[in-house]
Amino acid sequence: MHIVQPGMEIDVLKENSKVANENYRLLKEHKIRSVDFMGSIGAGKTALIIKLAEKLRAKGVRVCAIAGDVTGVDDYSRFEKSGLKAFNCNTGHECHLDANLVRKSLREIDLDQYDVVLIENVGNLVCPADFPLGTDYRVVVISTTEGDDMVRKHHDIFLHSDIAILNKMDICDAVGVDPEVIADDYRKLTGGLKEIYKCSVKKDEGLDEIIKALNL
Ligand SMILES: Nc1nc2c(ncn2[C@@H]2O[C@H](COP(=O)(O)OP(=O)(O)O)[C@@H](O)[C@H]2O)c(=O)[nH]1
Ligand SMILES: [Mg+2]
Repeated sequence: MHIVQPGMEIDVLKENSKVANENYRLLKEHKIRSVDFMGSIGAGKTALIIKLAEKLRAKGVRVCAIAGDVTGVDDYSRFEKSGLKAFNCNTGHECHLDANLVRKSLREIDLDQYDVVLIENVGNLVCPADFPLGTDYRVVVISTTEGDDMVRKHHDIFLHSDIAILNKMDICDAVGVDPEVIADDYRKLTGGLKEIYKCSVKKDEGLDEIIKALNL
């Protein structure tokens, strides 16, 4: 039985924030740029990271990935198979990575060997929002296959992210989704200040703009 005591939730978030700051400092000491990719299951996070890493490696950037999943080695294996050095990070039961789990993964990595660490969070549009990991950027990835209401239904994760990406633009028509509805919702949510990045990992469209936005 779980007994949740008053104030406990706050303490968990405070502790996470402290460790996230330590992660950030550690990454900066090693001059590493880092990104946390959040988003639903199937949005295309693994595919996107693989493609971004390919492009970065072609420019001579040394990249590795942390594969965050509840269990198993599926994404870790996909990264490794693509030629991207990866570190597996299973949460066991939790629906999100936290700064402590990432700290453990960072201890496995020879940080002097890399310029960029790309972290795939557990597929979920709710829980990861509350748990910054200490990365330079937090990104939320959604796809056209999720329908046109994701921004309206999940304000928190969009507000907690630095940039938002709408993937699978190649199949908008097939799934009957108007990407402009999503783009408009995001514009409204961010007070007209930000645009969602549209891309198709499959067609390799819109990815250079994302690399630029993330200073990679
Ligand atoms: N049509 C299309 N499919 C994509 C695209 N990006 C990813 N996928 C497919 O969507 C599925 C889920 O992708 P995955 O990277 O595993 O999503 P994740 O769960 O967010 O990591 C896979 O079958 C991918 O091949 C895209 O831009 N267009
Ligand atoms: Mg994945």
